[in-house]
Amino acid sequence: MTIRKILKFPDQDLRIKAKPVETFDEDLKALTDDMFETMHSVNGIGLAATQIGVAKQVAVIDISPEKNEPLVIINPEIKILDPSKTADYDEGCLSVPGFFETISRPSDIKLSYQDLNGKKQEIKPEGLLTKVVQHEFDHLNGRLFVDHISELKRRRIRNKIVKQK
Ligand code: GNR
Ligand code: NI
Repeated sequence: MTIRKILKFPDQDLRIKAKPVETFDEDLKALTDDMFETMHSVNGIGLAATQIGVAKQVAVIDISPEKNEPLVIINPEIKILDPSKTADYDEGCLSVPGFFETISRPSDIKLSYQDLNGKKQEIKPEGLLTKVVQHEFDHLNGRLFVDHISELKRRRIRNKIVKQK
């Protein structure tokens, strides 16, 4: 297993739209192992393949404090069940380190995806998982949580991150 380098905003590769996974093989399993190791090494609760420069529709999530509830999400689709239901949450991102902003997202959603075996799954996430699922879905479509805030705030965050380097 290998800890991979996480791309940081405003790296343009974070804007690439990921391609669907068609082959469910050992390489895919190895990729998700690396993603879990990379995510846990920086205490994240989610990581999209886009963030390590891999343009495939793969995300890993573990919101449990014990880090023992791994969830692999491949080729995800999200259906908003009730658009009138939304919830705010202070979001952060491993690709936008050190910044947190309150983001409003739909709270009544259904997630369809494939697991590591290619088997189709469907869940109705609750609470924090609802946020993380949409956050990772955004990454796979080249979007970041800072795209949900004002241009002014986004530019300030970008300038601060660029200066840190
Ligand atoms: O570790 C993470 N925490 C988090 C907190 C609130 C909403 C979303 C997240 S996901 C983030 C890890 C990450 O950047 N995933 O892409
Ligand atoms: Ni993120």
